[in-house]
Amino acid sequence: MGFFSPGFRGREHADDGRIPPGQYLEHGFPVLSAGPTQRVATTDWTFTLTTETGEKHSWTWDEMIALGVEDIHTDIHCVTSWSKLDTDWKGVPIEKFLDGIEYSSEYSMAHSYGGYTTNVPLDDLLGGKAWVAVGYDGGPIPAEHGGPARLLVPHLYFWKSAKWVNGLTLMQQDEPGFWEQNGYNMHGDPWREERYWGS
Ligand SMILES: Nc1nc2c(c(=O)[nH]1)N[C@H]1C(S)=C(S)[C@@H](COP(=O)(O)O)O[C@H]1N2
Ligand SMILES: [Mo]
Repeated sequence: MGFFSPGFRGREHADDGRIPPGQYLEHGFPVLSAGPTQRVATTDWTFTLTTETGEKHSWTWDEMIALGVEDIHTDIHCVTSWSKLDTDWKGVPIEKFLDGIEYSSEYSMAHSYGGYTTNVPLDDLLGGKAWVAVGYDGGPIPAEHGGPARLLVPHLYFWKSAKWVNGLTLMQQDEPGFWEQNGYNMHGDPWREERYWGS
């Protein structure tokens, strides 16, 4: 332990190594949107998976919920340097949408109402690592935080968690989404500080 006890740096840093390098602990929940807040009723909402051959599979809200909703307890990390610990979500795991679907891609592009896009390798979406989140903190997701549904990929910087998500397109080659075309990293692992191009 030595001279500098864990308490020395104060309570704000007593995070058991859960804050990635270059991040600070945020207690609020900042809203970061590149455009206007989308307001989509669950009755109008659909989610479409498009495979690399152009084949489309769509789910209404109720059909998606019927795939199975899980509870998620996780930390989130924004590239603008805030991290928020112990957030609670409900969501449908991404692998549920791919169940029984034939595909050969390793990459994907998430699409949102309003036009936002972000690319995520499929490996980062499958195996219990990502969800279409449909609830936050015991209630629906507020519209400004991406409700009724947003992508939740908490092990990557939060710009990968597309708000108002309405589809996923499988791609055989990686392509940049909105922020990635503007200098953000193609992958975005906060523990490796993959913030920008070349990092
Ligand atoms: N559709 C959409 N999704 C988005 C964004 C956006 O501008 N539009 N911003 C991203 C960024 S940069 C971050 S940090 C998080 C912010 O989510 P929050 O507003 O719920 O904190 O959403 C991500 N998803
Ligand atoms: Mo962000």
